Amino acid sequence: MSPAQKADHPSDHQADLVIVANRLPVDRVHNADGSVSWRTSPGGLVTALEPVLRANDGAWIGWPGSADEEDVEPFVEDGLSLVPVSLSAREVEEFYEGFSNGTLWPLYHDVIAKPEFHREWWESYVEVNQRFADRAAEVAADGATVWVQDYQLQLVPQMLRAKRPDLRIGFYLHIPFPPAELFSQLPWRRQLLEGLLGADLIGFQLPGAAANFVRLVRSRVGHKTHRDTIYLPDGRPVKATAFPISIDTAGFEELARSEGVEQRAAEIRAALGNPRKIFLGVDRLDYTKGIYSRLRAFGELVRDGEIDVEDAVFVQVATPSRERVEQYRILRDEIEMLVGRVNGDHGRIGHPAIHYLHNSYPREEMAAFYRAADVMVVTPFRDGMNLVAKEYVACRFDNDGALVLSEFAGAAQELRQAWLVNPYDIDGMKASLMEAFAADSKETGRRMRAMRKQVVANDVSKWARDFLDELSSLPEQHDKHVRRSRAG
Ligand code: GDG
Repeated sequence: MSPAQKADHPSDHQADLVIVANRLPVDRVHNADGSVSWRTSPGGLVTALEPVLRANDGAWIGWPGSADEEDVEPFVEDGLSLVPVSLSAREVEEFYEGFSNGTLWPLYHDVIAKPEFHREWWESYVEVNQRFADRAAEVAADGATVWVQDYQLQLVPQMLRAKRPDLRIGFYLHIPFPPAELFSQLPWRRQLLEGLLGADLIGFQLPGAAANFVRLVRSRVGHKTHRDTIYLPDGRPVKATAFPISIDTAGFEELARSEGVEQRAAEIRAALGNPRKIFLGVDRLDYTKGIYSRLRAFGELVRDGEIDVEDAVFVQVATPSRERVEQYRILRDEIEMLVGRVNGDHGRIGHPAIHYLHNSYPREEMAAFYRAADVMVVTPFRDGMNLVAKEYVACRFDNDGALVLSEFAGAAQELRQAWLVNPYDIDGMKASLMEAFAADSKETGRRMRAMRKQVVANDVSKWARDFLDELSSLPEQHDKHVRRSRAG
Protein backbone atom coordinates (compact mmCIF):
# COMPACT_ATOMS: atom_id res chain seq x y z
CA MET A 1 0.00 0.00 0.00
CA SER A 2 1.26 3.50 -0.80
CA PRO A 3 1.38 5.96 2.11
CA ALA A 4 -1.67 7.74 0.66
CA GLN A 5 -3.67 4.50 0.49
CA LYS A 6 -2.57 3.64 4.00
CA ALA A 7 -3.76 7.01 5.27
CA ASP A 8 -7.22 6.37 3.85
CA HIS A 9 -7.46 3.14 5.79
CA PRO A 10 -5.98 3.89 9.19
CA SER A 11 -7.49 0.76 10.68
CA ASP A 12 -5.54 -1.36 8.22
CA HIS A 13 -2.12 -0.28 9.34
CA GLN A 14 -0.20 0.21 12.49
CA ALA A 15 1.49 3.41 13.56
CA ASP A 16 5.09 4.02 14.62
CA LEU A 17 4.04 6.86 16.92
CA VAL A 18 0.82 6.74 18.91
CA ILE A 19 -0.54 9.53 21.10
CA VAL A 20 -3.04 8.40 23.71
CA ALA A 21 -5.01 11.26 25.28
CA ASN A 22 -8.39 11.52 26.97
CA ARG A 23 -9.69 13.71 24.13
CA LEU A 24 -9.25 13.48 20.40
CA PRO A 25 -8.12 16.75 18.85
CA VAL A 26 -11.54 16.99 17.13
CA ASP A 27 -15.14 17.41 18.30
CA ARG A 28 -18.02 15.41 16.89
CA VAL A 29 -20.69 17.70 15.46
CA HIS A 30 -24.25 16.55 14.76
CA ASN A 31 -25.53 18.64 11.86
CA ALA A 32 -29.16 19.74 11.44
CA ASP A 33 -29.60 17.38 8.47
CA GLY A 34 -28.73 14.42 10.69
CA SER A 35 -25.22 13.98 9.31
CA VAL A 36 -22.15 13.88 11.52
CA SER A 37 -18.95 15.81 10.90
CA TRP A 38 -15.79 16.64 12.81
CA ARG A 39 -14.56 20.05 13.89
CA THR A 40 -10.89 20.34 14.80
CA SER A 41 -10.26 21.78 18.24
CA PRO A 42 -6.71 23.07 17.86
CA GLY A 43 -4.93 23.10 21.20
CA GLY A 44 -1.24 23.52 21.92
CA LEU A 45 -0.74 19.78 22.15
CA VAL A 46 -1.99 19.13 18.61
CA THR A 47 0.07 22.00 17.21
CA ALA A 48 3.16 20.55 18.86
CA LEU A 49 2.56 16.96 17.92
CA GLU A 50 1.14 17.35 14.43
CA PRO A 51 4.51 17.58 12.63
CA VAL A 52 5.93 14.54 14.48
CA LEU A 53 2.72 12.60 13.92
CA ARG A 54 2.82 13.30 10.19
CA ALA A 55 6.52 12.49 9.94
CA ASN A 56 6.08 9.17 11.77
CA ASP A 57 2.88 7.92 10.23
CA GLY A 58 1.33 8.52 13.63
CA ALA A 59 -2.10 7.97 15.16
CA TRP A 60 -4.03 9.71 17.94
CA ILE A 61 -6.29 7.71 20.25
CA GLY A 62 -8.93 9.56 22.28
CA TRP A 63 -12.55 10.12 23.23
CA PRO A 64 -14.54 12.20 20.72
CA GLY A 65 -16.29 14.09 23.53
CA SER A 66 -19.88 12.89 23.48
CA ALA A 67 -21.31 10.01 25.49
CA ASP A 68 -23.11 6.88 24.37
CA GLU A 69 -22.14 7.19 20.73
CA GLU A 70 -22.00 3.97 18.77
CA ASP A 71 -18.42 2.86 18.14
CA VAL A 72 -16.82 5.00 15.48
CA GLU A 73 -14.24 3.45 13.17
CA PRO A 74 -10.81 5.05 12.95
CA PHE A 75 -10.74 7.83 10.37
CA VAL A 76 -8.43 10.38 8.80
CA GLU A 77 -9.11 14.08 9.39
CA ASP A 78 -6.89 16.65 7.75
CA GLY A 79 -4.20 14.01 7.23
CA LEU A 80 -4.16 12.79 10.85
CA SER A 81 -5.16 9.22 11.75
CA LEU A 82 -7.68 9.42 14.57
CA VAL A 83 -8.81 6.43 16.60
CA PRO A 84 -11.94 7.10 18.70
CA VAL A 85 -12.59 5.41 22.04
CA SER A 86 -16.25 5.50 23.13
CA LEU A 87 -17.49 6.22 26.65
CA SER A 88 -20.96 5.48 27.95
CA ALA A 89 -22.90 8.20 29.77
CA ARG A 90 -22.19 6.34 32.99
CA GLU A 91 -18.45 6.26 32.26
CA VAL A 92 -18.44 9.98 31.55
CA GLU A 93 -19.99 10.43 34.98
CA GLU A 94 -17.79 7.97 36.87
CA PHE A 95 -14.46 7.90 35.01
CA TYR A 96 -14.32 11.48 33.68
CA GLU A 97 -16.37 13.75 35.93
CA GLY A 98 -15.97 11.41 38.90
CA PHE A 99 -12.52 9.87 39.37
CA SER A 100 -10.61 12.18 37.00
CA ASN A 101 -12.16 15.51 37.95
CA GLY A 102 -13.73 14.82 41.35
CA THR A 103 -10.91 12.72 42.87
CA LEU A 104 -7.60 13.23 41.07
CA TRP A 105 -7.92 16.87 39.98
CA PRO A 106 -8.50 18.29 43.51
CA LEU A 107 -6.05 15.81 45.11
CA TYR A 108 -3.27 16.75 42.70
CA HIS A 109 -3.99 20.49 43.16
CA ASP A 110 -3.20 20.79 46.85
CA VAL A 111 -6.70 19.68 47.95
CA ILE A 112 -8.01 23.21 47.25
CA ALA A 113 -11.38 21.45 46.95
CA LYS A 114 -12.12 18.26 48.84
CA PRO A 115 -11.45 15.15 46.76
CA GLU A 116 -14.16 12.50 46.83
CA PHE A 117 -13.27 8.83 47.02
CA HIS A 118 -15.82 6.41 45.56
CA ARG A 119 -15.12 2.79 44.75
CA GLU A 120 -17.46 2.78 41.70
CA TRP A 121 -15.52 5.76 40.25
CA TRP A 122 -12.29 3.86 40.67
CA GLU A 123 -13.71 0.73 38.99
CA SER A 124 -14.82 2.82 36.05
CA TYR A 125 -11.35 4.46 35.87
CA VAL A 126 -9.74 1.01 35.66
CA GLU A 127 -12.16 -0.16 32.96
CA VAL A 128 -11.79 2.89 30.79
CA ASN A 129 -7.98 2.91 31.14
CA GLN A 130 -8.01 -0.73 30.01
CA ARG A 131 -10.03 0.22 26.93
CA PHE A 132 -7.52 2.93 25.97
CA ALA A 133 -4.64 0.50 26.55
CA ASP A 134 -6.31 -2.21 24.41
CA ARG A 135 -6.81 0.28 21.60
CA ALA A 136 -3.18 1.42 21.80
CA ALA A 137 -2.01 -2.21 21.75
CA GLU A 138 -3.92 -2.79 18.49
CA VAL A 139 -2.81 0.39 16.77
CA ALA A 140 0.92 0.45 17.63
CA ALA A 141 3.36 -1.11 15.16
CA ASP A 142 6.11 -3.47 16.33
CA GLY A 143 8.58 -1.51 18.47
CA ALA A 144 6.52 1.70 18.14
CA THR A 145 6.62 4.67 20.50
CA VAL A 146 3.45 5.34 22.49
CA TRP A 147 3.06 8.62 24.35
CA VAL A 148 0.27 8.64 26.95
CA GLN A 149 -1.06 12.01 28.16
CA ASP A 150 -2.28 13.14 31.55
CA TYR A 151 -4.03 12.23 34.77
CA GLN A 152 -7.07 10.54 33.22
CA LEU A 153 -4.86 7.70 31.88
CA GLN A 154 -2.30 6.90 34.56
CA LEU A 155 -2.93 3.14 34.44
CA VAL A 156 -2.45 2.89 30.68
CA PRO A 157 1.38 2.53 30.69
CA GLN A 158 1.32 -0.63 32.82
CA MET A 159 -1.73 -2.13 31.07
CA LEU A 160 -0.14 -1.51 27.69
CA ARG A 161 3.23 -2.93 28.67
CA ALA A 162 1.53 -6.12 29.88
CA LYS A 163 0.20 -6.66 26.34
CA ARG A 164 3.05 -5.16 24.33
CA PRO A 165 6.47 -5.34 25.99
CA ASP A 166 8.09 -4.42 22.65
CA LEU A 167 6.82 -0.82 22.84
CA ARG A 168 8.63 2.23 24.04
CA ILE A 169 6.19 3.98 26.37
CA GLY A 170 6.24 7.59 27.53
CA PHE A 171 3.83 9.33 29.90
CA TYR A 172 3.37 13.06 30.50
CA LEU A 173 1.47 14.59 33.42
CA HIS A 174 0.12 18.07 32.59
CA ILE A 175 -0.97 18.87 36.14
CA PRO A 176 1.11 18.98 39.35
CA PHE A 177 2.14 15.77 41.08
CA PRO A 178 1.34 16.21 44.77
CA PRO A 179 3.61 15.74 47.78
CA ALA A 180 3.51 12.31 49.46
CA GLU A 181 1.42 13.63 52.36
CA LEU A 182 -1.50 14.39 50.01
CA PHE A 183 -1.07 11.58 47.49
CA SER A 184 -1.12 9.05 50.31
CA GLN A 185 -4.78 9.83 51.04
CA LEU A 186 -5.69 7.96 47.87
CA PRO A 187 -7.03 4.46 48.61
CA TRP A 188 -5.62 3.28 45.25
CA ARG A 189 -2.24 5.02 45.58
CA ARG A 190 -0.16 1.93 44.93
CA GLN A 191 -2.08 0.93 41.80
CA LEU A 192 -1.61 4.42 40.34
CA LEU A 193 2.13 4.43 41.02
CA GLU A 194 2.48 0.99 39.47
CA GLY A 195 0.34 2.07 36.52
CA LEU A 196 2.74 4.91 35.76
CA LEU A 197 5.78 2.67 36.22
CA GLY A 198 4.75 0.82 33.05
CA ALA A 199 6.35 3.75 31.17
CA ASP A 200 10.04 4.05 30.28
CA LEU A 201 9.95 7.82 30.71
CA ILE A 202 7.57 9.83 32.91
CA GLY A 203 7.52 13.57 32.27
CA PHE A 204 6.38 16.23 34.74
CA GLN A 205 6.06 20.01 34.48
CA LEU A 206 8.56 20.71 37.30
CA PRO A 207 11.53 18.95 38.92
CA GLY A 208 9.71 19.09 42.29
CA ALA A 209 6.86 16.97 40.91
CA ALA A 210 9.29 14.38 39.54
CA ALA A 211 11.02 14.29 42.94
CA ASN A 212 7.65 13.78 44.71
CA PHE A 213 6.97 10.82 42.45
CA VAL A 214 10.37 9.16 42.90
CA ARG A 215 10.13 9.57 46.66
CA LEU A 216 6.67 7.99 46.73
CA VAL A 217 7.76 5.05 44.61
CA ARG A 218 10.65 4.44 47.01
CA SER A 219 8.54 4.63 50.14
CA ARG A 220 5.25 3.09 48.97
CA VAL A 221 6.34 0.53 46.38
CA GLY A 222 9.81 -0.11 47.75
CA HIS A 223 11.74 0.07 44.46
CA LYS A 224 15.36 1.18 44.36
CA THR A 225 15.89 4.69 43.03
CA HIS A 226 18.91 6.76 42.11
CA ARG A 227 18.33 10.45 41.37
CA ASP A 228 15.67 10.53 38.61
CA THR A 229 15.76 6.82 37.83
CA ILE A 230 13.75 4.00 39.37
CA TYR A 231 14.99 0.41 39.06
CA LEU A 232 12.24 -2.19 38.89
CA PRO A 233 12.90 -5.66 40.31
CA ASP A 234 13.12 -7.12 36.77
CA GLY A 235 15.95 -4.68 35.95
CA ARG A 236 13.93 -2.29 33.79
CA PRO A 237 14.79 1.34 34.53
CA VAL A 238 12.12 4.10 34.54
CA LYS A 239 13.18 7.71 34.27
CA ALA A 240 11.07 10.45 35.94
CA THR A 241 12.06 13.97 35.03
CA ALA A 242 10.78 17.48 34.22
CA PHE A 243 9.85 18.78 30.76
CA PRO A 244 8.12 22.16 31.28
CA ILE A 245 5.47 22.53 28.59
CA SER A 246 5.16 25.64 26.46
CA ILE A 247 3.15 27.19 23.61
CA ASP A 248 3.42 27.76 19.87
CA THR A 249 5.25 31.03 20.50
CA ALA A 250 5.83 31.99 16.85
CA GLY A 251 2.20 31.16 15.97
CA PHE A 252 0.87 33.43 18.74
CA GLU A 253 3.24 36.24 17.85
CA GLU A 254 2.28 36.05 14.18
CA LEU A 255 -1.39 36.19 15.12
CA ALA A 256 -0.76 39.13 17.45
CA ARG A 257 1.05 41.03 14.68
CA SER A 258 -1.75 40.51 12.16
CA GLU A 259 -3.78 43.51 11.06
CA GLY A 260 -7.09 41.89 12.02
CA VAL A 261 -5.97 41.29 15.61
CA GLU A 262 -4.47 44.76 15.95
CA GLN A 263 -7.71 46.31 14.77
CA ARG A 264 -9.79 44.11 17.04
CA ALA A 265 -7.61 45.05 20.05
CA ALA A 266 -8.29 48.73 19.32
CA GLU A 267 -12.02 47.97 19.05
CA ILE A 268 -11.97 46.21 22.42
CA ARG A 269 -10.24 49.18 24.05
CA ALA A 270 -12.74 51.57 22.50
CA ALA A 271 -15.71 49.43 23.55
CA LEU A 272 -14.37 49.55 27.13
CA GLY A 273 -14.38 53.36 26.95
CA ASN A 274 -10.64 53.73 26.22
CA PRO A 275 -9.55 53.44 29.85
CA ARG A 276 -5.93 54.30 30.62
CA LYS A 277 -5.23 50.75 31.77
CA ILE A 278 -6.89 47.39 31.20
CA PHE A 279 -6.40 44.47 33.58
CA LEU A 280 -7.13 41.03 32.10
CA GLY A 281 -7.78 37.54 33.46
CA VAL A 282 -8.30 34.53 31.15
CA ASP A 283 -9.03 31.16 32.72
CA ARG A 284 -11.14 28.06 32.50
CA LEU A 285 -13.71 28.60 35.25
CA ASP A 286 -11.92 26.37 37.75
CA TYR A 287 -11.38 26.68 41.51
CA THR A 288 -7.62 26.17 41.07
CA LYS A 289 -7.30 29.39 39.06
CA GLY A 290 -7.87 31.89 41.90
CA ILE A 291 -10.41 33.98 39.98
CA TYR A 292 -12.46 34.90 43.05
CA SER A 293 -9.46 36.13 45.08
CA ARG A 294 -8.06 38.23 42.26
CA LEU A 295 -11.41 39.92 41.60
CA ARG A 296 -11.80 40.50 45.31
CA ALA A 297 -8.36 42.16 45.43
CA PHE A 298 -9.25 44.36 42.46
CA GLY A 299 -12.66 45.19 43.95
CA GLU A 300 -10.99 46.34 47.19
CA LEU A 301 -8.59 48.58 45.27
CA VAL A 302 -11.58 50.27 43.64
CA ARG A 303 -13.38 50.49 46.98
CA ASP A 304 -10.32 52.02 48.64
CA GLY A 305 -10.09 54.66 45.90
CA GLU A 306 -6.69 53.38 44.71
CA ILE A 307 -8.18 52.68 41.30
CA ASP A 308 -10.82 54.80 39.59
CA VAL A 309 -13.27 52.97 37.32
CA GLU A 310 -12.91 55.72 34.72
CA ASP A 311 -9.16 55.17 34.69
CA ALA A 312 -8.96 51.36 34.72
CA VAL A 313 -11.13 48.31 34.16
CA PHE A 314 -10.81 44.57 34.79
CA VAL A 315 -11.83 42.16 32.02
CA GLN A 316 -12.29 38.58 33.20
CA VAL A 317 -12.80 35.88 30.59
CA ALA A 318 -14.02 32.74 32.36
CA THR A 319 -14.34 29.88 29.90
CA PRO A 320 -17.14 27.44 30.79
CA SER A 321 -15.69 24.22 32.19
CA ARG A 322 -16.91 20.94 33.79
CA GLU A 323 -20.33 22.48 34.28
CA ARG A 324 -21.95 19.25 35.42
CA VAL A 325 -19.65 18.96 38.43
CA GLU A 326 -21.25 20.43 41.57
CA GLN A 327 -18.16 22.29 42.83
CA TYR A 328 -17.86 24.12 39.50
CA ARG A 329 -21.48 25.25 39.64
CA ILE A 330 -20.99 26.59 43.16
CA LEU A 331 -17.81 28.42 42.12
CA ARG A 332 -19.59 30.05 39.19
CA ASP A 333 -22.34 31.35 41.46
CA GLU A 334 -19.80 32.73 43.94
CA ILE A 335 -17.80 34.56 41.27
CA GLU A 336 -20.90 35.98 39.63
CA MET A 337 -22.22 37.20 42.97
CA LEU A 338 -18.90 38.93 43.68
CA VAL A 339 -18.80 40.60 40.24
CA GLY A 340 -22.37 41.81 40.76
CA ARG A 341 -21.53 43.18 44.17
CA VAL A 342 -18.35 45.00 43.07
CA ASN A 343 -20.08 46.52 40.04
CA GLY A 344 -23.19 47.39 42.04
CA ASP A 345 -21.19 49.09 44.80
CA HIS A 346 -18.49 50.82 42.77
CA GLY A 347 -19.45 50.97 39.09
CA ARG A 348 -20.81 54.05 37.36
CA ILE A 349 -23.08 54.35 34.33
CA GLY A 350 -21.02 53.11 31.38
CA HIS A 351 -18.15 52.20 33.74
CA PRO A 352 -18.49 48.86 35.51
CA ALA A 353 -15.36 47.97 37.48
CA ILE A 354 -15.31 44.41 36.12
CA HIS A 355 -16.36 43.13 32.70
CA TYR A 356 -17.10 39.45 33.20
CA LEU A 357 -17.44 37.17 30.17
CA HIS A 358 -18.55 33.56 30.73
CA ASN A 359 -17.79 32.42 27.23
CA SER A 360 -15.14 30.91 25.00
CA TYR A 361 -13.64 32.71 22.04
CA PRO A 362 -11.66 31.94 18.89
CA ARG A 363 -7.88 32.16 19.07
CA GLU A 364 -7.84 35.49 17.19
CA GLU A 365 -10.09 37.07 19.81
CA MET A 366 -7.87 35.72 22.59
CA ALA A 367 -4.84 37.30 20.91
CA ALA A 368 -6.75 40.60 20.62
CA PHE A 369 -7.53 40.48 24.37
CA TYR A 370 -3.83 39.87 25.10
CA ARG A 371 -2.88 42.80 22.84
CA ALA A 372 -5.43 45.10 24.49
CA ALA A 373 -4.40 44.30 28.08
CA ASP A 374 -1.86 46.38 30.02
CA VAL A 375 -1.77 44.16 33.10
CA MET A 376 -2.31 40.40 32.74
CA VAL A 377 -3.37 38.80 36.04
CA VAL A 378 -2.71 35.06 36.46
CA THR A 379 -3.22 33.99 40.08
CA PRO A 380 -3.84 30.24 40.42
CA PHE A 381 -3.58 28.58 43.83
CA ARG A 382 -1.85 25.71 42.04
CA ASP A 383 -1.26 25.16 38.31
CA GLY A 384 0.91 22.62 36.49
CA MET A 385 2.23 25.29 34.13
CA ASN A 386 -0.35 27.89 32.97
CA LEU A 387 -0.17 28.56 29.28
CA VAL A 388 -2.14 31.81 29.43
CA ALA A 389 0.84 33.56 31.08
CA LYS A 390 3.13 32.40 28.27
CA GLU A 391 0.60 33.33 25.56
CA TYR A 392 0.39 36.87 26.93
CA VAL A 393 4.18 37.19 26.82
CA ALA A 394 4.30 35.78 23.26
CA CYS A 395 1.78 38.40 22.08
CA ARG A 396 3.66 41.39 23.58
CA PHE A 397 6.11 41.73 20.69
CA ASP A 398 6.73 45.41 21.44
CA ASN A 399 7.99 44.49 24.93
CA ASP A 400 5.29 46.30 26.87
CA GLY A 401 2.62 45.09 29.28
CA ALA A 402 2.93 43.73 32.82
CA LEU A 403 2.39 40.20 34.06
CA VAL A 404 1.21 39.51 37.62
CA LEU A 405 1.80 35.80 38.22
CA SER A 406 1.17 33.38 41.08
CA GLU A 407 4.23 31.73 42.61
CA PHE A 408 2.21 28.52 42.54
CA ALA A 409 1.94 28.31 38.76
CA GLY A 410 4.61 26.17 37.10
CA ALA A 411 5.22 29.13 34.76
CA ALA A 412 6.62 31.12 37.70
CA GLN A 413 9.77 28.97 37.60
CA GLU A 414 10.54 30.34 34.14
CA LEU A 415 8.92 33.79 34.12
CA ARG A 416 10.91 35.10 37.06
CA GLN A 417 10.56 38.74 35.96
CA ALA A 418 6.79 38.79 36.40
CA TRP A 419 5.32 40.44 39.50
CA LEU A 420 5.18 37.22 41.51
CA VAL A 421 2.37 36.96 44.06
CA ASN A 422 0.98 34.64 46.69
CA PRO A 423 -2.72 34.33 45.74
CA TYR A 424 -3.68 33.51 49.35
CA ASP A 425 -2.38 36.94 50.43
CA ILE A 426 -5.00 39.46 49.29
CA ASP A 427 -3.07 42.50 50.61
CA GLY A 428 0.13 41.30 48.92
CA MET A 429 -1.79 40.79 45.71
CA LYS A 430 -3.27 44.30 45.96
CA ALA A 431 0.21 45.78 46.39
CA SER A 432 1.55 43.91 43.35
CA LEU A 433 -1.45 44.85 41.21
CA MET A 434 -0.77 48.50 42.09
CA GLU A 435 2.95 48.17 41.30
CA ALA A 436 2.24 46.59 37.92
CA PHE A 437 -0.44 49.24 37.28
CA ALA A 438 1.94 52.09 38.07
CA ALA A 439 5.14 50.69 36.52
CA ASP A 440 6.73 52.87 33.84
CA SER A 441 7.56 51.55 30.39
CA LYS A 442 11.24 51.24 31.25
CA GLU A 443 10.39 48.81 34.04
CA THR A 444 7.77 46.82 32.13
CA GLY A 445 10.07 46.70 29.06
CA ARG A 446 12.99 45.37 31.08
CA ARG A 447 10.86 42.61 32.56
CA MET A 448 9.00 41.73 29.36
CA ARG A 449 12.19 41.48 27.29
CA ALA A 450 13.62 38.91 29.69
CA MET A 451 10.38 36.89 29.76
CA ARG A 452 10.08 36.94 25.98
CA LYS A 453 13.58 35.54 25.64
CA GLN A 454 12.52 32.58 27.73
CA VAL A 455 9.25 31.91 25.87
CA VAL A 456 10.81 32.34 22.42
CA ALA A 457 13.70 29.97 23.22
CA ASN A 458 11.42 27.31 24.75
CA ASP A 459 8.36 26.68 22.65
CA VAL A 460 6.07 23.67 22.54
CA SER A 461 7.86 21.98 19.63
CA LYS A 462 11.05 22.03 21.67
CA TRP A 463 9.09 20.46 24.55
CA ALA A 464 7.80 17.63 22.32
CA ARG A 465 11.21 17.13 20.72
CA ASP A 466 13.00 17.04 24.08
CA PHE A 467 10.59 14.43 25.44
CA LEU A 468 10.63 12.19 22.38
CA ASP A 469 14.42 12.48 22.01
CA GLU A 470 14.89 11.48 25.63
CA LEU A 471 12.49 8.57 25.21
CA SER A 472 14.31 7.28 22.15
CA SER A 473 17.70 7.80 23.76
CA LEU A 474 16.98 5.25 26.47
CA PRO A 475 17.80 2.44 24.04
CA GLU A 476 20.33 0.26 25.66
CA GLN A 477 18.60 -0.77 28.84
CA HIS A 478 15.23 -0.77 27.10
CA ASP A 479 16.27 -3.04 24.22
CA LYS A 480 18.09 -5.36 26.56
CA HIS A 481 14.92 -5.66 28.59
CA VAL A 482 12.69 -6.23 25.55
CA ARG A 483 15.03 -8.97 24.28
CA ARG A 484 14.93 -10.60 27.69
CA SER A 485 11.13 -10.46 27.95
CA ARG A 486 10.75 -11.85 24.41
CA ALA A 487 13.15 -14.68 25.19
CA GLY A 488 11.19 -15.40 28.37
C1 GDG B 1 -3.71 22.12 31.92
C2 GDG B 1 -2.98 22.42 33.24
C3 GDG B 1 -1.05 23.28 31.90
C4 GDG B 1 -8.93 29.37 27.47
N1 GDG B 1 -10.08 29.96 27.16
C5 GDG B 1 -10.15 29.97 25.80
C6 GDG B 1 -9.00 29.38 25.29
N2 GDG B 1 -8.27 29.01 26.34
C7 GDG B 1 -6.95 28.35 26.21
C8 GDG B 1 -5.83 29.23 26.68
C9 GDG B 1 -4.76 28.20 26.99
C10 GDG B 1 -5.57 27.00 27.47
O1 GDG B 1 -6.91 27.19 27.02
C11 GDG B 1 -5.60 26.91 28.99
O2 GDG B 1 -4.37 26.40 29.39
P1 GDG B 1 -3.82 26.59 30.86
O3 GDG B 1 -2.41 26.13 30.87
O4 GDG B 1 -3.96 28.02 31.25
O5 GDG B 1 -4.76 25.75 31.83
P2 GDG B 1 -5.51 24.28 31.83
O6 GDG B 1 -6.65 24.26 30.90
O7 GDG B 1 -5.86 24.06 33.25
O8 GDG B 1 -4.40 23.22 31.33
C12 GDG B 1 -2.03 23.60 33.04
C13 GDG B 1 -1.79 22.82 30.66
O9 GDG B 1 -2.69 21.75 30.95
C14 GDG B 1 -0.82 22.34 29.58
O10 GDG B 1 0.02 21.33 30.05
O11 GDG B 1 -0.34 24.47 31.60
O12 GDG B 1 -1.31 23.84 34.23
O13 GDG B 1 -3.91 22.71 34.28
O14 GDG B 1 -4.07 27.81 25.84
O15 GDG B 1 -5.50 30.14 25.65
N3 GDG B 1 -8.73 29.26 23.98
C15 GDG B 1 -9.66 29.73 23.10
N4 GDG B 1 -10.82 30.31 23.54
C16 GDG B 1 -11.10 30.45 24.86
O16 GDG B 1 -12.15 31.00 25.22
N5 GDG B 1 -9.44 29.65 21.78
